[in-house]
Amino acid sequence: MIIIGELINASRKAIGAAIEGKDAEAIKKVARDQFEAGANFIDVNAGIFVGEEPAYLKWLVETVQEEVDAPCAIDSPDPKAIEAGLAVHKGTPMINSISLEKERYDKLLPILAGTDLRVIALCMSDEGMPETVEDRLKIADKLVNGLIQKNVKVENIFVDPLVQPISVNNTFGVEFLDSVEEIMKRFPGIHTACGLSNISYGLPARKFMNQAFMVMAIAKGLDGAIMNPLDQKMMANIIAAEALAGKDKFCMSYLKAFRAKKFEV
Ligand code: THG
Repeated sequence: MIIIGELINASRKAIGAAIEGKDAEAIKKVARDQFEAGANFIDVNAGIFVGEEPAYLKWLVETVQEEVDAPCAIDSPDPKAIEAGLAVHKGTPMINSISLEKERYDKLLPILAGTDLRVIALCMSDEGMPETVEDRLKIADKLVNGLIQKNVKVENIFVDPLVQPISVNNTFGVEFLDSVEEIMKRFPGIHTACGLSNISYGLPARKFMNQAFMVMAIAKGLDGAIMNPLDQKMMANIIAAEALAGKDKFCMSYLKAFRAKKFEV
């Protein structure tokens, strides 16, 4: 599982305050904690600061990279903000995200063309949020083919089929899961990723719902997630589910995690 640590997100109260107060030490601690817990990318999102998002994202990228040796996932719907973060990023970050929304697509495609940037291709268009597998696959096809045509490698693309709350419509879980399966089948070598916790929005005991959904998604081939790596039960579930999905030869990772006491949570 490619883990994208979600905790540096301005919509979280403490993080919003730390960003506004330029409290670098607070941000660095959250970056380090996620890195040490196993995050492969550190997501940075300053989405609540309308108008100032580019400047804040730039500061977040610099601050995180002073602390940890991991690339960022630069998380914004605004291409200008993404460019600002990208300009100061050392190494190859992940762009979170391109979508089929015209303005976003037209501005981000040339930035991605011919590079080794990793990119999340979010299944959203100007027609709104997809609901069915068919809606998602239509968008995914266009996004993936567009990126490949611009010399983005398939293995650098993470399709996000878009998780929607199960509290809104009881089919949203299955539509998402079947989309993951179909996308992984249709484009060999590609990745899928998502903000998994959207599934439990509006419900109590969200952690259980999130963990169960993660296990089901791994069974369908999900291999990336924007998530909280400090949730040790979630991390343990991922290790077990990946072994069960046939992704862990001789259960080596499972056994290693056991010896490191990762299941004693
Ligand atoms: N797809 C893509 N990018 C995304 C999302 C997506 N970026 C934003 C969002 N959705 C994913 N990021 C977050 C960040 C924080 C939280 C949820 C999603 C959040 N965190 C809990 C909190 O603040 O209390 C902590 C989580 C926990 O303790 O388990 O709510 O869908 N491409």
